[in-house]
Amino acid sequence: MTEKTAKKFKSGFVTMWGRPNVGKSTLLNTLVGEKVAIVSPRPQTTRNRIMGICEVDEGQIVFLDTPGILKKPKQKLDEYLVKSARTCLRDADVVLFVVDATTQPHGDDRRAAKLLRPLKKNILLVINKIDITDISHLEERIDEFKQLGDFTGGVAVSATNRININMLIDKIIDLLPENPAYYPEGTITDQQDKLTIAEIIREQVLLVVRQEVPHGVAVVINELTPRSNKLTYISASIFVEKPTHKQIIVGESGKMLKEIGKISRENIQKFLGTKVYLDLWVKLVKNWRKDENALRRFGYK
Ligand SMILES: Nc1nc2c(ncn2[C@@H]2O[C@H](COP(=O)(O)OP(=O)(O)OP(=O)(O)O)[C@@H](O)[C@H]2O)c(=O)[nH]1
Ligand SMILES: [Mg+2]
Repeated sequence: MTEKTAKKFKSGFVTMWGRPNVGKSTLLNTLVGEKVAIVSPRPQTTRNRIMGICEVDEGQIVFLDTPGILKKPKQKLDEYLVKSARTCLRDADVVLFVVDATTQPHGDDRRAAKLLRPLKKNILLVINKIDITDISHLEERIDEFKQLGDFTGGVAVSATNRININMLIDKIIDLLPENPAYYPEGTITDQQDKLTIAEIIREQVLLVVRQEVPHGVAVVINELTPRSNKLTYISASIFVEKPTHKQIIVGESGKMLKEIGKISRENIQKFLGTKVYLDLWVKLVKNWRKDENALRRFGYK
């Protein structure tokens, strides 16, 4: 038995929950201390359950990031997102209900809170983005959000500016059961490199393309081959659901695709620690978000 398991070591699963765009993935990255989840100003950025681990002296916290809960699933992809988010709730020892302090609670916050009500779990209310919240409204906001559920406790934080993050970690540790670590020390995520790289590319599409195209975009890595210690060859396909979307992503004389490729390559190089040759393809699969086979092919099953 290691020293850590002999002491009162705590370990458990903590699920991020809340409407889109409140900063769940940003908070996950801050808590883990590494970028494991992509982030963008567009709602519904997260599609997969993303796991990230935070280690402190008192224990190991396994965070599960979820897609922001959707109004009513319209497509097969939305059904998958809701199902995968709900599975993460079932597995949680503690739930973080994340809200955005810059706006009053709205319908989507209420809907997300309602789904927590039947659960017999410890739920912490995490009021995020206090770095850009008018302080004179903060107390009032906190009271409004408290009405949404029966919370074990709460904390106001800024995920981007690391405000009150250690306080949040302490509160989580308090609520976790005594357990040996679930994962070997030093583990950050269980995500495969191919998925991380596909997500890095999808993040660039979300950040660079202005139109409504990104919601219909999926990225798949076709090939990832180390050519030497210093160079990795990657071929990736960006799938779109309409011919017009293909034109937008490629852009005039391929300008848009070049921009997506350039920043993606830089970020993938940082992630892999090698130079990267990135081959990007844009492909059309009509209405793939409604197509079970396509969803499976793109990793959403
Ligand atoms: N100023 C400020 N912005 C933040 C903070 N946390 C997140 N953001 C921004 O809010 C936007 C949404 O962040 P995400 O982390 O993608 O939000 P999410 O809740 O994971 O969204 P979905 O995956 O769509 O459910 C991004 O532009 C972030 O940079 C914060 O503490 N302060
Ligand atoms: Mg997210």
